[in-house]
This record gives sequence, C-alpha cells and structure tokens, in this order.
Amino acid sequence: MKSILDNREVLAKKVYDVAEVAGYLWQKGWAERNGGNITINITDQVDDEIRAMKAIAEPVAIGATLPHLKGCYFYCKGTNRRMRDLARDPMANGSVIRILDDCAHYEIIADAPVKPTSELPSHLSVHNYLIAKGSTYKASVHTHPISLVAMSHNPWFLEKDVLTNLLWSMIPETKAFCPRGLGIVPYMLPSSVELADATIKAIDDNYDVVMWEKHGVFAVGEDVMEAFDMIDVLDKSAHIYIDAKSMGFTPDGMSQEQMNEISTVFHLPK
Ligand code: 2HA
Ligand code: ZN
Repeated sequence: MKSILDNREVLAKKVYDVAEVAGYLWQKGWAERNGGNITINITDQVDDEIRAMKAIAEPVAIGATLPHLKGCYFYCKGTNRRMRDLARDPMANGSVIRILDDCAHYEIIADAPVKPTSELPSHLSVHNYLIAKGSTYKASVHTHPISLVAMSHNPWFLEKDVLTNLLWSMIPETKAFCPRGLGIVPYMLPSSVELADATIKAIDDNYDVVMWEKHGVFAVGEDVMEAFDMIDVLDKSAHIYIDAKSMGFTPDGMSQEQMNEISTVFHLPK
C-alpha cells in the first residue's frame, strides 16, 4: 500500500520513533487498552507534494481556535487505538492531519481515515502554546505510568514540588535528565478544555512533565524519545521510593548537599 512515508526518510524516522515509544509504553504497562496518546508536529518535514495532497476525510472541528497552528501538520495516534498496535503499524493506528486556515478544523490527509486521539484538543492547544512561545519542542506524550499515578493518590505529594524533590532525591540521574521536575494538575475530566488549559499553565510554569492527578502524565520535548525519557526517569524514581516503602522503610533520599553537587556538576538550576 502506498504511504506518505514512502521515500521520505526523515518523516518516516519520526513516525517510527513514535512507534518505538508506543511499544515501550505498552511493555511498561502504562498503556492499557487505548490508554495514552502521542502527537508530533511534523510541519518541518512537509514538502510541496504533501501540501498539495487532498484530504481523505471531511474536515473536523478541533473544538478550539488555535491561531499558531495555521498550515501545521501533525502525526497523531488514533482515538480508541492501542499503543501496542501502533507499535507494529503506525500508519494504520494513527494518521497525518493538516490544520486548516481557519485554525479551528483539521483534515486527515494520510494514510488511512483514522480519527485522531480523544485528547486532541489538549495536545493541539499545547502545540499552539509551544509555537507561540517560540519553543523548538515538537512532541507531546500522554501516558498512565503506574507508580507515578499511584503516588498522585496521596494529597501530600500534590503540594507544589514535593514530588519533584522527592523523585529527584531517589537517584542522581532524575534531576540531571528531568531538570524541571514534575508539575501538578489537580484531577479534571479527561479530554476537557479545563484540563488542556491547566496543562498549558503548568508548562508555562516551566515544567516539561505534568502529572494529571489520578490519571497520568503529559510530557513535552524536542522529540518523542526525549519526552518519553523524562517520564521514564521520574517513574524509575517512583519505583525506588515504592520498593523501599514495601521493604518497610522510608528511603532517606540524597541529601540537599548531594543534590546541590549534582546541580553544580550538571549545570542544573538549584
Ligand atoms: O486516549 O488516555 O486520557 C486515552 C486516554 C485519555
Ligand atoms: Zn489518559
């Protein structure tokens, strides 16, 4: 079957990176059924031939007007599609969409008429925000990491930066590779505009990874691997905390002095 990825090496690599991450999310147990979504901004990989491609489905309202997305293109996981299926066949379980000039509708241009993720309004609102800020970030990942979500059921962990500092202190790598920590968004209805707005507010507060209380996390990054890696190091720390707790003790965590040393050596904010 003909694919938009044919003879487009860079675009194909980006989509196959999404597929690779989708496989990791499934293997980690973070992607039950259709859980989670991934979108990547592929506008830079779009050539004249793609720009001229006809839509393969009727335009659909985004549910918001997003002025910075005019003429942008995204690869999006399909709604109700499984990460484990996307890992095998990304163009049958996701699609390429074009944002129309009214900035309020999208149309699917390839490869199959797979309707994008239920969290499309929040993903696209975040991409709109990132472009407006002049950010170079192109990827957003939403997933349901078990240990991090478990920790979000304790209100004490939801105070600003309590979880950030605790997770950073479990292993030196966590602050080094997730230097902005973990923002917190209180529980809100999945797919709601309120959740999208609160997520943008947290990203604007300088977090790259945001916890959606009792639901999952939302991460942004230069590419899908970077977004995944930040979630992965945070969840690793959550595992270490929980393992220590299940052995019957509360882990000491690295001391403030040790944390400061890491920050100095890795040139991280203190
Ligand atoms: O797409 O995870 O939050 C399934 C979800 C919605
Ligand atoms: Zn979810």
